[in-house]
Amino acid sequence: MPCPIFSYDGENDWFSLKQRLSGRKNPDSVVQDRVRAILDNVQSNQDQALVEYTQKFDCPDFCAEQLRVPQSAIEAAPSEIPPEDLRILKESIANVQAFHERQRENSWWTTQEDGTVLGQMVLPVGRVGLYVPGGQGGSTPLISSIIMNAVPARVAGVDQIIMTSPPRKDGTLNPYLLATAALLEIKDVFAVGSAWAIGALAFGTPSIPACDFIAGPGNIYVATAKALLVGEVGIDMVAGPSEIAIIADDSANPAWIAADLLSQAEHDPLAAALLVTTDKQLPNRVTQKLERQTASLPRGEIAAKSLAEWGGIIVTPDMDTAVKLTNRIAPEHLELCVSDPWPLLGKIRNAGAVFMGHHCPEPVGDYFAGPNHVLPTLGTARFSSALSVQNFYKKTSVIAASKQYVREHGSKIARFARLEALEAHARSVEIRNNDDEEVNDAT
Ligand code: HSO
Ligand code: ZN
Repeated sequence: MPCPIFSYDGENDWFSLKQRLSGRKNPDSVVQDRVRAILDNVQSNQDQALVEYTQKFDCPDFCAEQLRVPQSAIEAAPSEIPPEDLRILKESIANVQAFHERQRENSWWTTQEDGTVLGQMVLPVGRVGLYVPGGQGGSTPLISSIIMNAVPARVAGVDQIIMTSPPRKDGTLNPYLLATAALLEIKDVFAVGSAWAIGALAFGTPSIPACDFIAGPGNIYVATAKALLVGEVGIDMVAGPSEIAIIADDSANPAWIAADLLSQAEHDPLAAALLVTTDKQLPNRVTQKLERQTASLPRGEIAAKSLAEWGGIIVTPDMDTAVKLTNRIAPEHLELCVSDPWPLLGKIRNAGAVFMGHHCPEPVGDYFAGPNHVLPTLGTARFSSALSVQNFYKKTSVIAASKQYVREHGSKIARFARLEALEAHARSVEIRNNDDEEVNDAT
């Protein structure tokens, strides 16, 4: 059986399902201790620590001069990949750009009758560090994640993006990563990966400039490093393993559903792919398709592990129960593979992104349509959102109180301050309303 089948009828079944889903969290204190030691080492020994780790884990002959990828290599990269691929990357970037343009925010100002001005300045974060996983030996580089992180940063107005990715055995980066960096005008690219790269982005080293914000996915070491650096730098989110829930009715195509479950399961043995259906025939049909399709997948072993351990086909008595369950799960991706998805959409409360109808599989969003594929995982869609332009803004509020304003409201403010027993606060307002200049000067 590639994927366990459950039935769900409400409250009583939720507890065991929740237990199963939350097992994917990684509360590993051994990893935390290791990552803390790595970060300390990078902070103390800087480039030397980066070179030593890289020699040990990625590229045995690595030297400090290889940390920065030469400008010439970045500029040459677009011509090193097939023109057809380059066109696809450009089209994807244009779509993602168009979607994120709509998230732009402006500073605003309001002037009151007494001349007081209030406002909020929307400012881009200064320098963004972008981590890009290389995948096994650089063989499965997450090209799309450069686009999904760099485009919203650019739209927010971030002008310096520092990109890092683990080098391949020969010390270089995959040309697709460099070509994508070139298309996004990223000029500072470093061949360094894992937790030590995150440390370098946070603290800075002689080679790598310190960043104000770090974005991008990574393995448990990268995620742990980002989590440990919260407060020191801004981070996008601490992402868990990827997940999908598919709500399907009897109009769904079992082969398509199986393909969609596998597209998520192939990411990671810890990925979770769930089908929630009202159709009693669908579980067996999908199971058959899963078996057949998994056998021919290059990453079939990873997908099979994910499905067996964390996947599930869940049968509910009706659509309402299916939707309620899905809202509880709060999946990163939610596909509505039903004959008419629009009436269901209004009932969806918690999901990172919703894919509507039979013709909208998740990879449409992973790569191309425009919305961001960096989404809240592990149920965090209950309170958080997709990566967006907003993540790369910070807002500064401005108060320009007029003399008249302090005259009119000063006594209330002072009285408020005294409610908190903060006398100096009260006086700093009152001193401005004291007309006796001599007293004022002497105070
Ligand atoms: N499904 C992943 C994103 C991705 N898929 C990148 C392929 N490449 C998490 O949303
Ligand atoms: Zn994906």
